[in-house]
Amino acid sequence: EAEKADYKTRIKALLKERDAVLVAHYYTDPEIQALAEETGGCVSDSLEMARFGRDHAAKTLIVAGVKFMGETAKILSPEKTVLMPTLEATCSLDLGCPEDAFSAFCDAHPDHTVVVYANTSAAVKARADWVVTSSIALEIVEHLDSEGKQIIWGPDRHLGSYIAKQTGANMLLWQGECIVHDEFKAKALRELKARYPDAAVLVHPESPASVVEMADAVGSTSQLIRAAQTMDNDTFIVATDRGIFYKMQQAAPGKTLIEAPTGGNGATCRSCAHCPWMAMNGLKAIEAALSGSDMENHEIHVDENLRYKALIPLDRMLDFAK
Ligand code: CIZ
Ligand code: SF4
Repeated sequence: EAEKADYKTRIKALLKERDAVLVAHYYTDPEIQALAEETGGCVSDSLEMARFGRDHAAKTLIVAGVKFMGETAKILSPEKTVLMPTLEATCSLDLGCPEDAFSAFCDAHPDHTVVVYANTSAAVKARADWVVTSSIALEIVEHLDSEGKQIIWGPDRHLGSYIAKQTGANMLLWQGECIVHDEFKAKALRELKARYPDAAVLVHPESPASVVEMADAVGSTSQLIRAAQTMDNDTFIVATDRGIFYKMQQAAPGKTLIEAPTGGNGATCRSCAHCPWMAMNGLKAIEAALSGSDMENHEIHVDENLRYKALIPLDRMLDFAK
């Protein structure tokens, strides 16, 4: 604990020295979210992180999240230095959607509008007509469907099929998945729900359809936090990364939050409801990023040609969200 306090003191000094602000995702560890709050940074979902970083006056952004979030920050703020605690923090959706294969999929269906989830590389975004996050995907697809568009959706197949079901839109789905949400199990959830009959079930739509079907509320991280705050229930069973409990408990003090079951025990689940890449964003790595030595392992660069192309579908989403 004393060591942690030392890290925090040094990080605060470095943030000032470098004119930097810490932007953290809801899925990072609680102490990282607390540090972002204490230092005037932000804790949010990927859409809000992108907006906050773009609009903040700081010269340097330090993005505690996963690589696509750092890339999105750089695409929106090329004049800022964008640092990450580690460039190794990736995402199974990004890894499972390489640009060459995805482009070939798009080329095979040239009459389709290409909608990609924010959890993708800058190169995949550059191939897209629209970028969406889970907080706005439904509205954007509804809009495109109302214009009679046929849609290519990538990479999350669970989110894609949920949206297709909700909107009735014609969607071709890339077959990617999030290793965290894919693990939630409907059968174990049904058993847990039987033990807590008054609990409401909150589910992120990256979860399998069988789990989404049991939900009392389905939504993005910020929408689930809002649901815990506004619904009358005293108890919630929550199917998303457990990092969310930090902000959800703040928003809904006094309510009981229970993790949805991943079915496995510690030995058999891949992530046990916590993203292994989000977990790489520790205090030590944040200090290392801000210290300014070893920049090639911390600084985000996006090729200017790619940046320019990826900015178009990203701005389309941000304009739509206004
Ligand atoms: O699962 C993720 O990485 C999410 C929910 C990202 C986001 O949009 O905040
Ligand atoms: Fe990717 Fe899932 Fe981790 Fe989010 S929680 S960064 S979607 S692997």
